[in-house]
Amino acid sequence: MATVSSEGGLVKSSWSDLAIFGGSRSFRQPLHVGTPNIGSPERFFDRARDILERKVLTNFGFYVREFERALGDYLGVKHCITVCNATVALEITARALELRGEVIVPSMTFVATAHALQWQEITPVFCDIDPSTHLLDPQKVEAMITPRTSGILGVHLWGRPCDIEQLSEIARKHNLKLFFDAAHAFGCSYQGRMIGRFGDAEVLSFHATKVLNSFEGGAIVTNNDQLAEKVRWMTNFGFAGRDNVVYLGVNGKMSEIQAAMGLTSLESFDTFVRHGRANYHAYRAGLSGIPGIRLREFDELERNNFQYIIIEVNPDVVGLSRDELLAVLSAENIDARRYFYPGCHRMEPYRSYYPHAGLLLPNTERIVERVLALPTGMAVSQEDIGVITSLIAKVVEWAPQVRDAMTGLNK
Ligand code: T4K
Repeated sequence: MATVSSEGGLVKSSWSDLAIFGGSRSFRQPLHVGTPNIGSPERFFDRARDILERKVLTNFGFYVREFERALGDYLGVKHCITVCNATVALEITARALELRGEVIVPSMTFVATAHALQWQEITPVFCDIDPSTHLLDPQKVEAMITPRTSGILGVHLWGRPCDIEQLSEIARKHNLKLFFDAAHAFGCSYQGRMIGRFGDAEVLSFHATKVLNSFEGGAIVTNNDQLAEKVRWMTNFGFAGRDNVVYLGVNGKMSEIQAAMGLTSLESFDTFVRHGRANYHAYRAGLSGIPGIRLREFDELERNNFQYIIIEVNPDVVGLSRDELLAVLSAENIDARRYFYPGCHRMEPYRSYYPHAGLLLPNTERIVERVLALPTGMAVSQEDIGVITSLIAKVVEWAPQVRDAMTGLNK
């Protein structure tokens, strides 16, 4: 029989209490990985009212300029150009850097990273990751360089910085452009310096599910004056002034209402990070000692945004696959996600273009089968995490019975 704990969560005393087998759900409402962090609604409404009164809704208005200034100051970077979302920001950056041919990129990333290249007929060449970091393995990057390679696009996955030093060295040695998909890494640091200052440019995402959000949105940050100017023009159809188009461009502008949300979010950013950090510590305490479940830790000597809580499930030790654990958690209203299954190389159009890409990606192929992102953010409390981690511990303890019962369900 399931009983109610002092925190209000359900304590299950047998595998048959699990919701997947007909027991009550641990949570009445789903707990998500990406419920938006909302700062002060009043501050946002004040700004929204002001926007309507000013009657400047877009095209580099007051709030976009203020948001760009605030972001640039926060990161200590010379230029910040806000964009409607990070995918378009990656496309614009790749084009402004004049990339062509091949660009080396991890497959272990959100598909937008690869699409931003392929959309412009630049071939994303998928490179394997270091399994201990989930990040591009610099040695493997170097081995994939060909005469067609024009750049490297590193991804600071889960907010953990790539090996920037080595990648910069490789890029310099082979005369390649280097830029970073920093969609997960706003507020994180590398060797004590904020992400946003590295490579030729870095791209941030402020999507609703990100630790800092502007509903949708992103930014290109760089210390390169010429690149910044070009990027700004390209986000506005290539206009360098009224009636003067100097580049091929798109409409990649951030609107005023997005910037108002971004500024409001930025004011509460420290609170979001504090909450995320406390959640991370609650997960760390609750998951420690569970055989076969490994939490990806943060390097607390650096600045972190604590945006993603990532575990690896070792099926040989747990006795259940990641997908079986996911099914159990989902039934309990714990909406964990298989980010970034199955890897870009196994998604279209890449799997048709490069059906054998997986042969060079053994670490990626193994890790995408094991990773699970667990709910966190302001909408998730430490009490919720207590319920989630106790449940995971129980499920691992009951793994043989759970597996047998699941086999029965699937018959
Ligand atoms: N590079 C990397 C490494 C990225 O991870 C991303 C985006 C990009 C580039 C591109 O950045 P943007 O162009 O998006 O700026 C989500 C996001 O849509 C995507 O931005 C993000 N990465 C990716 C990791 O996650 P989905 O398909 O998993 O999102 P969705 O709609 O399932 O949302 C997750 C959960 O969050 C939902 O189950 C419910 C909750 N949610 C979501 C939204 C949008 C809410 O409660 N409220 C909301 O408004 O892709």
